[in-house]
Amino acid sequence: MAKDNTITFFDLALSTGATISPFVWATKYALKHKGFDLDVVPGGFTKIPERTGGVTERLPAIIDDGKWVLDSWGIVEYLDETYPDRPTLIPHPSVAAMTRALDAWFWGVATGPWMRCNCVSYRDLANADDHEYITYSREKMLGQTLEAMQEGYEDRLPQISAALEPLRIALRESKYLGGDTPNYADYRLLGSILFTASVCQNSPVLAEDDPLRPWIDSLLDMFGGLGRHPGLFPLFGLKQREGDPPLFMPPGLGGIHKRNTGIESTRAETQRITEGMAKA
Ligand SMILES: N[C@@H](CCC(=O)N[C@@H](CS)C(=O)NCC(=O)O)C(=O)O
Repeated sequence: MAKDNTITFFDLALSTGATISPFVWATKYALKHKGFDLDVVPGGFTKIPERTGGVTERLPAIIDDGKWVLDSWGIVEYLDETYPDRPTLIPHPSVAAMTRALDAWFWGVATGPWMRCNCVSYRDLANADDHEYITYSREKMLGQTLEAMQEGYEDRLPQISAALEPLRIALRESKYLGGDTPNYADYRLLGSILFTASVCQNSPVLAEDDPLRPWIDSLLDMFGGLGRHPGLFPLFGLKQREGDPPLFMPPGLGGIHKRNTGIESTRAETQRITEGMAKA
């Protein structure tokens, strides 16, 4: 059991002091959701094995009263199992399944693409002793130079914003993915958004009035403003240029968007889609 309510947390941060990794951000929120104080072990990318006594090359990692727990999912499972009387992160197995699907979708449409829009900044904002490792390893991972990968980001950012419509649709009906209060699904996606905020120094990534903003802002404000680190860059303020797709859409009208509350609620649509049709 956590001594003095404190858990040792191995951070992964940039020279700005801001946490960078989506996994590490999500875990920071998960620990706070459970009500713990963090004893943060600071550091960047190189020397993770040295910092962790040879236990891991990847972060997040925590030590709870002498017990090492690795991996963002491993930590969340451990916290819910070990502290069932504290607020639950994954209140039902379906939340884990759906969060994995949502996270994989978000990774494909946003986390990865935003990373490629900011990969030079990612390297340049890292601690100086991380630069060589980040350049080499990320170029190997992504198959191009960081400069080539980042080039043209201005044209890609609007497309990424436009692709987030499924999330906007969900959050139009619900304050959080967890319902009235956040759960791990919220923190998991927020982790990717905060990762982006730690590196998006060349441009914000979402419109000033993006419908996702109240959800994001409210999560950034939680736990004493955990997501308001001064080293983070503004997320909101992307402008739609000529030729760009709309950065977000108005509420839709089709069956997936609109509740059927009886014949009046669908009359206009039926009229529109049957106009000109021969009467039986
Ligand atoms: N499956 C692991 C993945 C963790 C991971 O890949 N962490 C990256 C940061 S995003 C890391 O520690 N990288 C260190 C490195 O690149 O050397 C988890 O969910 O915790």
